[in-house]
Amino acid sequence: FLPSRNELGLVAVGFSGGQTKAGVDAAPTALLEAGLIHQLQNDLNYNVTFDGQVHTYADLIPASDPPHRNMLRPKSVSAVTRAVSSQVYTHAAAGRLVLTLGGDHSIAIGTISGTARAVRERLGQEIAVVWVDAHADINTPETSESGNIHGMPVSFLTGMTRSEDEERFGWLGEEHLISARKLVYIALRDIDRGEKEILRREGIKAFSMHDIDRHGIGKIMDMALGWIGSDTPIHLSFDVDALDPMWAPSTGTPVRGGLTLREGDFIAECVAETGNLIALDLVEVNPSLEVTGAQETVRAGCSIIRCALGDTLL
Ligand code: 6HN
Ligand code: MN
Ligand code: MN
Ligand code: MN
Repeated sequence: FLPSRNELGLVAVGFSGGQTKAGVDAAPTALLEAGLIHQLQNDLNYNVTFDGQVHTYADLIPASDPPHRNMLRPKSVSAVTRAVSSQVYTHAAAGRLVLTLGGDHSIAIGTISGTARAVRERLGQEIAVVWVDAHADINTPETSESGNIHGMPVSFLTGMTRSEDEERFGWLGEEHLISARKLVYIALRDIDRGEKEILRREGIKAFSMHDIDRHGIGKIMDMALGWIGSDTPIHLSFDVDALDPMWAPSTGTPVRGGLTLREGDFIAECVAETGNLIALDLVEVNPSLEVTGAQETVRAGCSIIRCALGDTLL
């Protein structure tokens, strides 16, 4: 069932409702205008299936969406991620490798639930997730200090946060969920107090910038991919803020002391090398922040995508 070598499904998600800064919804257009599709088709030889739209899901956004359980815009994020989940599922079920351009990181509730469901149906297998980010994005609505849902997707995806309310993530079923034991974090350096407790309690595999400094990125990738094992489909969710702001300044929650551009590309290359990549998210590029660095950030995003899709492998 692993996607056929050169079939790629592309989903462009122009959504910013998982956080409060405008502009992250413009990232797909910026990435596409940088020539991404040409690179995928001509340089990497992918056959790209794309509906040609940057989706804004305007018809799904309710007029009234008050905070609920401390979450900001829960109905909007729920409705959009539900739609994204079915878009990604459709590509994955058709045997395409799925590339999703965000958007803020809340959209991973949609992307990962979509691939988890497709792989479970086709292979009866659980997917692994490699989450590359300065942040763990594993707050529950109750532990979150911001109320921003882009800081919570992993708690929904692992079933730690559940809801009965169909319109507020109640649509997530067992088929959409992932196991906390098949989740690996890389590049963490800004974890909230409540998140630390969750990571410890659940025994989640996490490699911080400290670990990368100590062991070097090569050893870290050996350990991260060794933890997952060689026969498990991998969903790579890459938040551009994993990179140091020197390379990716245009993002909503930058944290200094991050990955170099080469370390980011190397992580993506190592995942590509496994041959088990089934889906890739590139999120949190916000071209309207630190505008002098916006093109640099977009170029970094394109580079990560090319590396994950095998461009730099010989
Ligand atoms: N991201 N931990 C902070 C929060 O608001 O929960 C930051 C989350 C950042 C999320 O960068 O995808
Ligand atoms: Mn994130
Ligand atoms: Mn982040
Ligand atoms: Mn923080």
